[in-house]
Amino acid sequence: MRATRLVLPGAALGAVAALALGGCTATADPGPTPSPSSTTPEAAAPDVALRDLPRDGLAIGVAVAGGGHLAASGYPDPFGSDDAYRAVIAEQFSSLTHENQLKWEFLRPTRDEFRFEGADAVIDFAEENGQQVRGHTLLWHSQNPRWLTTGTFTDDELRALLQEHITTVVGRYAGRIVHWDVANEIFDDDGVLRTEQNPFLARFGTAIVADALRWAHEADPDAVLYLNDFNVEAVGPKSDAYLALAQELLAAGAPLHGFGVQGHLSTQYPFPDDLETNLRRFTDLGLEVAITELDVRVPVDADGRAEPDDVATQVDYYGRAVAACVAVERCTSLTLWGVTDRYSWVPSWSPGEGAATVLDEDLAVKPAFEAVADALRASTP
Ligand code: 9MR
Repeated sequence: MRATRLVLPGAALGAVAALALGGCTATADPGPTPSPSSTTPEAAAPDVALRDLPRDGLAIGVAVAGGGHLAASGYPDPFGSDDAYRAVIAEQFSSLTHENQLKWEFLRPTRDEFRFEGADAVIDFAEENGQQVRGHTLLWHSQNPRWLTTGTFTDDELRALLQEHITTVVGRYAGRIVHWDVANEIFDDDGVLRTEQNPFLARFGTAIVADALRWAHEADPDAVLYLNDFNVEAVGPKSDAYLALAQELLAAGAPLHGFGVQGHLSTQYPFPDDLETNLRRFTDLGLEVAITELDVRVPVDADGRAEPDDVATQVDYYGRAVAACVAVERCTSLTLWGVTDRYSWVPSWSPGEGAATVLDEDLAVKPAFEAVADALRASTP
């Protein structure tokens, strides 16, 4: 077992199963557990913008809070309602990823209907703020609508549904979304294809991944097309499976351009020391790479507070993850999966862990923010 493994506890696995069955997130997720601010008297808002710090060619991104675990929260959608939060994501980042708003369950409430309002709002905001957008995601086993997961379709119908989805969504945002996570989390931790969970892989195997890439490429020839997963930071069975698949797809002429390492780390496991080496295995194939969902969760008490030693480890992990990306020339974006502990997915999904982001619940800087900033500064000649 790799040490940085993303481990979801029983309750969270229940939520995953509900989502995989097409359950509505509002009922599947318990919602975030508000915890007291970790703000110290000296803590303050950031006095530097992360987006200004890195070397050329490296975008600094964030997941835009909305939907998913937040749908069950007692407050309105943060992206739509929290002005201070909006100001931070505008100022700090040069790339945005929809946390949930581009997933099937949001875009496709019924088979014949697309709802783009939530996704459009994030893209409009990005353009107003000079930010690029990372599209997440087109082919995944989770957060699919019930009509898709429980419906009866022939092979031709199912394939046509995916083609229609990709053509419509990628086509709508052609020229406005730079990167697409075309296929997300298609292997389990042993490197075995998720045929049991993913309705498309179940029928068509990896051939559907090649199709998805081709359909996305036809819909937007300029989009940079990725495979993306968690627990692939280190060299191991899962990242090996991706390496082999990437080689296969490239040999077959499929338009694959990048590999995304999510980077959901925990201080309870050692840092993946070979992260940079692993990224280079993919750039050696001619692909670009990205860290797409970085966060570092720590054990927290019932009040959401972390021990100083764990905070120190978190700081170290953030710094080293960012350093690995900046060291690899073809690492083109680094996205944090949330910027503030107030809206992070972690407490809902990993009870007993939290405080995983770089700003506290009051949007004040934590030591992890400084670690990210320092590692980015080090990349500037
Ligand atoms: O942050 C997302 C959370 O709001 C959702 O409830 C959850 C449901 O699966 O998905 C979270 O985002 C995931 C991302 O889409 C794919 N990689 C793992 C992320 C964290 O679970």
